[in-house]
Amino acid sequence: MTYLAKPKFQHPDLPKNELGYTHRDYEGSVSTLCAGCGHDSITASIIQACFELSIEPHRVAKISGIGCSSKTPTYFLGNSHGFNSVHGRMPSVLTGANLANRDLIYLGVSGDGDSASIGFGQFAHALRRGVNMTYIVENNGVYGLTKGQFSATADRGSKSKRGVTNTDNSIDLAAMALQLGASFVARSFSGDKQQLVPIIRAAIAHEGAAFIDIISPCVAFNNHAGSTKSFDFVREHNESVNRLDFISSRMPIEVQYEPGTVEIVEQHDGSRLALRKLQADYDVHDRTAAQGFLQQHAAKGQIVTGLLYMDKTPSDLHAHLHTVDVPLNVLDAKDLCPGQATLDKVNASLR
Ligand SMILES: Cc1ncc(C[n+]2csc(CCOP(=O)(O)OP(=O)(O)O)c2C)c(N)n1
Ligand code: SF4
Ligand SMILES: [Mg+2]
Repeated sequence: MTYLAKPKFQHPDLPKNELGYTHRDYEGSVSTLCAGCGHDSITASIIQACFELSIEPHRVAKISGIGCSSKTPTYFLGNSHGFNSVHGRMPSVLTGANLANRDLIYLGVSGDGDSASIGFGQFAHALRRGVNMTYIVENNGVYGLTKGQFSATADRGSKSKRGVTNTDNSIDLAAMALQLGASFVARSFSGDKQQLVPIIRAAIAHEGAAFIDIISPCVAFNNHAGSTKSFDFVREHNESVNRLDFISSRMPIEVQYEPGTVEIVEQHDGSRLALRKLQADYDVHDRTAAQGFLQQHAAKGQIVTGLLYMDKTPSDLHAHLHTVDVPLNVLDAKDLCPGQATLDKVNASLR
């Protein structure tokens, strides 16, 4: 694989974040995706979210599978840890890395083919275990990299570029994530940066399994009339349930909200989400109601976007396993060996 590095020159007046980093410090290599691909817009939103959060790039581990979507970590956070794994195996690689070093921020990047077909089991188990991560699926309804076959998220009745009708039922990954117990579930659209950036920021700040299904049109193979993942279709059928403002722990709430129009949700790290309801009957803390809402709207051909569910008191895999606060990869043999007396006791209990 060849990488095209961006020139190092930076305009001296580029805005800086709290760490003194500019936007450029969160970018990666030049993208080799098709011009106009939705995935590149998601890359831009991830860069923006990490810049705004003032994340130290070396504290991030970006892990992906195989596909155009899984190539994108090369195009952002060039100074972070990265692992481009095997098709559908991002979740298990990420789980292992997270268990070894809980101090990093984990970004899992995948595609609908990568997560809803070959990696469907891996997707399910990482979410049900509550791995502390931001799991992003760049969902275009096709296998873009291998020339546009229907993926398992393609809607029944939608048409391929050559006019073939998809006769299989589709998998709704956000609905699955709700069922599997993810403690943060959102859906957004690559073309709606205003909605997407605060969602990514909130997901990164969330201490648990955060899943974001991002509809991301493939301009080469799935952006025609008859596709339900095209730019036009998503814009026409987008039912947004809420809008988020992300407020970091250091910032006062500056925006004036009409009383009763906004719910302020505290996150574990002290940051807050200002949640503006766009649908009066939508409760972001009710998992079962969210599942019903998604199904009813999907049956009408609508795509529900926004923060779909958030557990106010999430917990993660480390809490479930009672692991120590110190990352396991820095413990030495002295800390890891329980001692002869304990080992004898364990052995005796197994006889
Ligand atoms: C084990 C294995 N099986 C099949 C492939 C071929 N393959 C590469 S990418 C891909 C699908 C990618 O689709 P998706 O995850 O939706 O990514 P997109 O390109 O659409 O972003 C497939 C089937 C592979 N690389 N490895
Ligand atoms: S084939 Fe589709 S998904 Fe892949 S880079 Fe091109 S537009 Fe994007
Ligand atoms: Mg795809």
